[in-house]
Amino acid sequence: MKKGFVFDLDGVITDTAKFHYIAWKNLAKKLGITINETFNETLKGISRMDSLDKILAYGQRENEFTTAEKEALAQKKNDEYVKLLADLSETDLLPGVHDFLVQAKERNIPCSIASASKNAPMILEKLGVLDFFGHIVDPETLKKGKPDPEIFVKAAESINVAPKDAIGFEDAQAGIEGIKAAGMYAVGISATETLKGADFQVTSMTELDIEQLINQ
Ligand code: B16
Ligand code: MG
Repeated sequence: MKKGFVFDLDGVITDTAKFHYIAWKNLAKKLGITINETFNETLKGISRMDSLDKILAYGQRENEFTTAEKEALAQKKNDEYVKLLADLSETDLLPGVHDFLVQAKERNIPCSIASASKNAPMILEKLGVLDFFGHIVDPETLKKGKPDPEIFVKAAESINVAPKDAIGFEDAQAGIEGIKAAGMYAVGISATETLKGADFQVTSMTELDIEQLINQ
């Protein structure tokens, strides 16, 4: 029987990808780089600095900026992104998320967050679900980002659950790879792509049966 749940944030709990896209697109435009939605897909689950590096490489400008300049660019993007999140509320939770968290709480199943986002605590608070999570892994403490398993191992251990006894929920391929490398059961959530390696895939959390899941 499984004993704990580890959730990604963007694409699982809420859809912040659309706001990341607007902010990155505007920053890229100022640098003379045009990105589209297909390119934006490749930024899902990737850290802020890695996303900037990918955009600069895409525009063939990867060797033009110092680390300090890149940090300033990433900060500029984040300032716009945070402004776009101003009106985020409970209505922005993805379908089935609230019900699932309530059911986990009723069964005393601990939950944690494994998100690459440094904005995760603020976003969860705005969504009104912060109290459901025993721990949010601080991405600043990580040596490597997804698909490395580190974030998922830390998230499971933070709620005192061995990775083999935990279930991870992810919408991105890099995340599924990280969950599997951590030795956890992987639930993929995506209506648009097949997540390779997921133990089970649904298009939304409304399709999940918590009893069936924990009895894996
Ligand atoms: P921030 P996740 C990820 O969230 C996003 O998918 C990715 O696009 C973003 O660059 C990353 O968080 C970092 O976010 O700039 O807020 O620190 O899917 O890992 O929850
Ligand atoms: Mg995600």
